[in-house]
Amino acid sequence: MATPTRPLPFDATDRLAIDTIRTLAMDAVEAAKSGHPGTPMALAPVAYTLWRDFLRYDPHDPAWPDRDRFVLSCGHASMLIYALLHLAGVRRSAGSAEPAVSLEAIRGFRQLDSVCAGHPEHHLIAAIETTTGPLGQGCGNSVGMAIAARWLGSRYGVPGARLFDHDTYVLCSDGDLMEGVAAEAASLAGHLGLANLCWIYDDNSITIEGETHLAYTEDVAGRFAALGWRIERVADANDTAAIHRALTAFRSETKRPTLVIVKSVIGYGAPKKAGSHEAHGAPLGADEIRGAKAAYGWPVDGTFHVPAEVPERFAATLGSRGAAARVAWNTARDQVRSHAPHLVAELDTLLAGKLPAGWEAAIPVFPADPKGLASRVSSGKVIQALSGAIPWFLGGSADLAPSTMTLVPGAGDFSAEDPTGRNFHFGIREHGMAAAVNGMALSGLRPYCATFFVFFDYLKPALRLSALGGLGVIYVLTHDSIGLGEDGPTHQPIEQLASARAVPGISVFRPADANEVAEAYRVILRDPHRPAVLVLSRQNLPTLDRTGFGPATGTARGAYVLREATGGKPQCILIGTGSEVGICLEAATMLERDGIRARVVSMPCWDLFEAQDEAYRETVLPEAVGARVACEAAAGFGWEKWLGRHGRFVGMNGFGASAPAPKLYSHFGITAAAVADAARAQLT
Ligand SMILES: Cc1ncc(C[n+]2csc(CCOP(=O)(O)OP(=O)(O)O)c2C)c(N)n1
Ligand SMILES: [Mg+2]
Repeated sequence: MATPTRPLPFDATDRLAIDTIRTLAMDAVEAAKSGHPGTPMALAPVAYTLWRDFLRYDPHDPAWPDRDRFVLSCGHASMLIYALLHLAGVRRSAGSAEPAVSLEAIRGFRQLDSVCAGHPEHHLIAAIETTTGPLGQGCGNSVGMAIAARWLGSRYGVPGARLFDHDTYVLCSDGDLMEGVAAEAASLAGHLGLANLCWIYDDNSITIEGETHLAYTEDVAGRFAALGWRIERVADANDTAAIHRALTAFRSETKRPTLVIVKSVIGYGAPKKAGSHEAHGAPLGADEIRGAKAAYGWPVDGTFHVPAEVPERFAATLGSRGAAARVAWNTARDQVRSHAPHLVAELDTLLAGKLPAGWEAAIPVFPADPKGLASRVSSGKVIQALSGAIPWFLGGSADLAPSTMTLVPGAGDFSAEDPTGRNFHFGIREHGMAAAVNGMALSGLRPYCATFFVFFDYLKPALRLSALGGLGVIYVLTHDSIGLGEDGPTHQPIEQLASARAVPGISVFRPADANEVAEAYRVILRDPHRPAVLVLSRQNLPTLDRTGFGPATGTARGAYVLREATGGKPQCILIGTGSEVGICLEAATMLERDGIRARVVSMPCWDLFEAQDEAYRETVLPEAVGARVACEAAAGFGWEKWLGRHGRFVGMNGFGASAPAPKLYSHFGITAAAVADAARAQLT
């Protein structure tokens, strides 16, 4: 936490800057005929004060690692961040003359050819720290960013020169704070004492349906105080001195995260719609815009007006402060390099999205073993091995580490007292965990998070944003089917596999044995921008003797021939994933006893297989072999794609039950005999 700044007096140019943000928001929403003008109009003074006087950010190097993070969790107010990025002269990347957000892009707000999407998207504009829009997610991300700042700060530096000491600021709305994910994240942040985190809550008493008293009457300050947060209040969003005081208080805080509660008037300045939910999510209309502009003393004719002195003021405040901070950081880095060159080399690798040389050599190879290992156990061994090779490969579980096998012995626990720890205890907060882990990935870490696969649904909204944003998060989801046994149907995933596979941009792996697990980690870690789900068993899976089978490296291609038919071309193909690959192997033996030539394909990852060229796919699933059976202890939804018109699926048609796993498999008819019968039925 840097020394608090002394407030500069606000002058006419500052007021002009605030009104430029407001009018750009109104004009862009009007031009797009859709969008959310009211909140940018209300929050302009808050955001401007933060950017002018506090944010440590160099517009010429938006990826500078120790920049303060600014997260607009209420992503519907997207015009606020587009206006800020434009007026601050933020570049597309370091050294580029291209603006991250041009006035043209703002004019094209919400249109196909503009980077100014309806809600802020990180993959469209790198200077957008995280994709927001689903309320609460930005709040969740920010906790991961603050955690990452702590962890990075503890590792990269020498006495007298720290390379990470930045703060994370969030603007959030009533909707953000009503969402469970933000409550989970706030609880975690309070517990971890993240004093480098500041949420600024737009307490405008308005949501879409009307005034908040319709549904939201709690004591927010009391709630956050109970969660261990510092509370600051600003009675009027236009009172920039009060905002300054609150943010200065945040900077002086060393033990707790800070919530600044700001009373604001949505659509501030609009003659009729100010203070009303009508200013939330629709263009104001020509009359209201004229009225608001007149109230600001703005030219009422013309649109998208940017007075020249506004970008100059941003450059003279935010810009010069940020440039100086970045230069100082470079000096600090030189200092660290002279004492500990390996640390700077390591950091450069991390920041480049790469992994330490030779990391793949750490991936274990598992010897054949008929008894085998649960894939959660082999996953745990791979995590531990990789953890030794990649310092920033770290993560944790939502209170299930003894079951998900994600704890790394000797790696320490991350806590308020010890930010060097690499085991994270996220508590029973799956959604908050996943949202936080997204924030950790956005800060350059390679994080994993873990829970039972059935609770996929508890974290899914954050996982969807990992995929949309291209964040290399690894979801370790264990207890993957009825194979978990006695815990019964509340804990047995059925539709979760189909659901996970339906998410674009994420690879879903269900490995058949320990070596497929190892190969899955290899493939996943090679790509820093593609998240992955590992769906792992509770029960043991034999480690296949690969001398008689296709190599586990086939995992990288999504599906491969595990066992070829003997005695000629296959008459049928049995396709399995995870624990059901063993059932397919047994069925193939049964069929061959009857003189039916059966090939077994292990298909750990649908989407990787789909990404292979047609020629490879044909070698695995030849068009000519129409007799196919897929076996998976899950819903069959989607398997038609691989089974074709005649193929059959052996799996689950409803929820599971409580019993030992072997009983359940026979009860639900997921057996080698059933697979063999399904193949025979197609051949006769
Ligand atoms: C998870 C989620 N649910 C619903 C929405 C739709 N939505 C957008 S804004 C909003 C609420 C608006 O109220 P508030 O958050 O207070 O924002 P304000 O209008 O005050 O800016 C809703 C329900 C959403 N974006 N995300
Ligand atoms: Mg509101």
